[in-house]
Amino acid sequence: MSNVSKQPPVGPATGGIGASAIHDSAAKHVSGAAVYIDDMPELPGTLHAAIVKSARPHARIVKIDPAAALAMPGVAGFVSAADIPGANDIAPILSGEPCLAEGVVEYHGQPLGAVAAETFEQARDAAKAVAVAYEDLEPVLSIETALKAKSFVSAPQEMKSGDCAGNLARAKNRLKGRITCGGQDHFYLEGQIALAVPQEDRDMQVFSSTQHPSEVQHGVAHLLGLNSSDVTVEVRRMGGGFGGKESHPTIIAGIAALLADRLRRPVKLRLSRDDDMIVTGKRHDFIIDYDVGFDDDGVIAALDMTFAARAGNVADLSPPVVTRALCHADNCYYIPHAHFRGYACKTNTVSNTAFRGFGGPQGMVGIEGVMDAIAGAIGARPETVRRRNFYGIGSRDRTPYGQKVEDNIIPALVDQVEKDARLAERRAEIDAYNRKSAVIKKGIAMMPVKFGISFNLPALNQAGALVHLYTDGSIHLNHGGTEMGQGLFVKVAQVVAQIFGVGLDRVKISATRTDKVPNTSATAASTGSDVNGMAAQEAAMTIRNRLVAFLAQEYAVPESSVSFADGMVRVGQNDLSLGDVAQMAWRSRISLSATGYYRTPKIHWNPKTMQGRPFYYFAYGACVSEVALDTLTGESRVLRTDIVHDVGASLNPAVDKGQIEGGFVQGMGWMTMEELWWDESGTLRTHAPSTYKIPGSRDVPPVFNVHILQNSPNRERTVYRSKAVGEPPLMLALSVWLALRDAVGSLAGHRLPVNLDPPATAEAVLDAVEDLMRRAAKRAAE
Ligand code: MTE
Ligand code: LUZ
Ligand code: MOS
Repeated sequence: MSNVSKQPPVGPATGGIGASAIHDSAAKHVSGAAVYIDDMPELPGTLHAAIVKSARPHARIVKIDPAAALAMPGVAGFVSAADIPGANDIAPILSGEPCLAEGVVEYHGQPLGAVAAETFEQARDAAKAVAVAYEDLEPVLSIETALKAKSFVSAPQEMKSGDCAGNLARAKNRLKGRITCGGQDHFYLEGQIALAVPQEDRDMQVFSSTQHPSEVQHGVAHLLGLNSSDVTVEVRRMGGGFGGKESHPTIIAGIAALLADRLRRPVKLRLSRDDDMIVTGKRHDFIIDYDVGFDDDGVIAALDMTFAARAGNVADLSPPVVTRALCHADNCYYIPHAHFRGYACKTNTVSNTAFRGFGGPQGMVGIEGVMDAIAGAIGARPETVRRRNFYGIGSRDRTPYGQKVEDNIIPALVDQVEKDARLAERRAEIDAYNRKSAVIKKGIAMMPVKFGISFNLPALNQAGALVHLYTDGSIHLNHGGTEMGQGLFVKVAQVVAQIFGVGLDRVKISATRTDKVPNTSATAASTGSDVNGMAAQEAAMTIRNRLVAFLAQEYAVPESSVSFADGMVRVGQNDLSLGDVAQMAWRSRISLSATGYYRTPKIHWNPKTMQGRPFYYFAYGACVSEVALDTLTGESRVLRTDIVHDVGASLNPAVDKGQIEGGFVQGMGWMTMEELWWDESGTLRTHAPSTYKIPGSRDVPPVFNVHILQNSPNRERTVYRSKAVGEPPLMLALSVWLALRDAVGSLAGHRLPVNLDPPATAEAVLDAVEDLMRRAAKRAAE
C-alpha cells in the first residue's frame, strides 16, 4: 500500500499544524535545564583539548616540537597532521582540505595540532608551549590582491541571459560603480564543541554541535581510516548555528576524535570565544562591481555584475555561496539582459563559510545598491525605481538563471507593507523634520525580498525520518534535521501530532543521530521543516495507514470510517485511545515503526551554464525601516521597522515570527555594527565581544511591527503548504542600510549619490557624511 496515496489529515488537533505551539525547549532554554554538549555529565577519564594555532598567515611548517608541552602537568598527548591514521581531508564538497595543517599553514589561527590534558586550562597552557618553526611565504590578504593574481579556490562562475553587452551599449543611461560589503561572525551563543568517546574496537561516538551530523561522521571516518558505519554522531541541540556549524564542526570533531582514538579516552574540544572567532570561518565579505544600463524611468535594460568573495584558505562551501549570490543578484527585479560573474577568491585568511542567506544577502546588497544609484541618477525615490523594476506576473518573469518566477506576490506584499508603514506620509514627515533638524537626520527605505528555497545543489534536497509508535500510544520521532533554536523539532512534531490526531505531549522529540537516519544533508538552506517535515509525515502516514487497514478489517467497517482526532481513534461508532489501538495492532503483529523519505520535486541545475530551476519556490518579504543618525558622531538608531513576511500557510506562527524578528536583527547587526578587521599581518583583531559589536536588546527597533502574510498558502505542495522561514528575513534588514543612505543623502537634498557601503558603522556613516558635504560644497562653488 502506498503511504502517500491518502492525503494527510488537515484540521484542528492540539498542537497540530498551524498552532502557535511553544518551542519544545523554551522553558529549558531560559531556566538553564537544556543540555548542550558542555553540560553533559563527564565520563570518567575525559580529557580536554586545546588547538595549536598557526602564528603566521602563510608559511611552510619547518618543525613542530611538542616536547615542552608534553612535559607540562596533566598533559596526556599531542597530535599533528603526521598522526592522522586516515586521510587528512575534511572538505565538504570538493577535496583536499586539511583538518590539521600539513606542510604549510594558510591562515593565522589555522589549527596545526592539538593537545589533550586533564583540565581545559592545562590543555590551553600546553598548546601555547608547542614550539613551531616557520618559513614565511608571501600571503594574499585581500580580495583585490587575489583577483589580480587570479588566486581562486574554484573555477570562476558565469551566468548570462540575453545580450548584455549590446544592450548596455545601446542603453539610454549607464552607470558604473563598486560596492563592498563586510563579513560577519556567527556569534552563536554556544561556541563550537565536540566530545569524542572511543567505543569497542576502534568505533567512535561523537557528540558534535553540528548542523550536519552526516558530514561529521564522514569526516571523522576519513581521518581515522574507518568506515562510516564505525562512527556515530549525535546532536540533541545547538546553541545557534546560523550556517557556522554546517561544515566547520568537522574540524572540531575531527581533532577531538583523533586525540580520543590515539589516547583511548573521551576527549572534549570546546573552543573559547576568541579561538572560535579566530579558527572558524564567517560570512564572506565581497567586492561587487556593476555596470548598469537603464531608461529615463530607471527601468533596467542590462546589468553586468562581478561578485568577488573572500573564500579564505580553502573552498569549503564558497563555490555554492558564490552561486547563490549570483542567483540573488536579481532579488525582486526583472533584468532582461544580464551578465554575472562570480569569483571565490583564495586568501590567506580563515575559510569563510555558510551564514544565514548563504551569499544571497551579498547578491542583494549588489542589486539594491544599483537601485539606489539609479534612483539618484534619475532623481526619483528609490522605492519608485524598485517598483518599476519588479518581476511581472505572467511576463517579465524570467530570472537570469532561467527559472520563471511563477509565484510572484511582490507587488501585493509591497503594497501592504508600504500601507502599514504609511511610507508616503512618513517620507513627507521626515523631509520636514530634516529641513528643521541641523544635526540629527532621518531616513527611510523599503526593501523587498525574494529568496530561493532549496539547496542550489539538487542532490542535497532529500531527507529521512524514523517514527515509532509504542504500545501505550506514545510516539518516538526522529529525523535527519538538527535543532539550533529555530524551532524545527517542534514543527516536525506538530506534523506527526496532526497525523495521529494527538497532542504534542504524545510525541517524543529525540536527538539527531547518524545511526537512526543516515546520509542526511545539513540542516541548512532553510529547508529543514520542508524536507524533514515531509519525511516525518510519510513515516507517520505509513504507520497510520497500517492502523487504518487493520482497524477497518477488525471492525468490518470501510477504511473511510476510521479517523484520528482529539487524541482518539474513531472506528465507526467506537472511540478508542491510540494506546488501545497500538496494543491491538501489536497483538496482531502489525509493525508500529516506519521510516519516511522525501526528495524535493521539480528542481534541476546545470552548473556549467548556470541555468535551470534551482529553487522549488520562492519565499518573499517586504520591509520598511526608519533611522535617525547623528551627523557629528555618525551614530545611528533604527526608530521603526514594519515587516510583512510570507511563510505560506505557517506551521507555527509563533516560531515563524521569532525567526522573522531574529533574522532581521541579525541582518541589522551585519548591516550596521559588526565589523571584522584583520591587521596587515593577517591577524584577526576583532575576536571577542570587546572589539566585535553585535546588536543588543536596545538595538531592536522600538517600534517593530512584524506581520505574517495571511491567506497565502504555498502554491507548491510543501508540507501543509508552508514555506521556509529561516534565512529570508535576514535580508529585510538591508532596509536599515538603505535608510541610512537615505538619511545621509538628505544632507544634499537627495541630489548626490551617497557613498556608504555596509557595514554602516559610526565611522563609515561619518565618512559618508563628510564625503557628501565635501562634494555638495564643491558643487555649490562651481
Ligand atoms: N534560528 C536560530 N534560533 N538559530 C540558528 O542557528 N540558523 C538559521 C535559521 N534560523 C538559525 C536560526 C539558518 S542559517 C538556517 S539555514 C535555518 O535556520 C536552518 O533551519 P531550518 O531549515 O529548520 O529553518
Ligand atoms: N546550497 C545552499 C548549499 O543553497 N545552501 C546551503 O546551505 C548549501 N550547503 C552546502 C552546499 N550547497
Ligand atoms: Mo543556513 S546558512 O543555510 O545554515
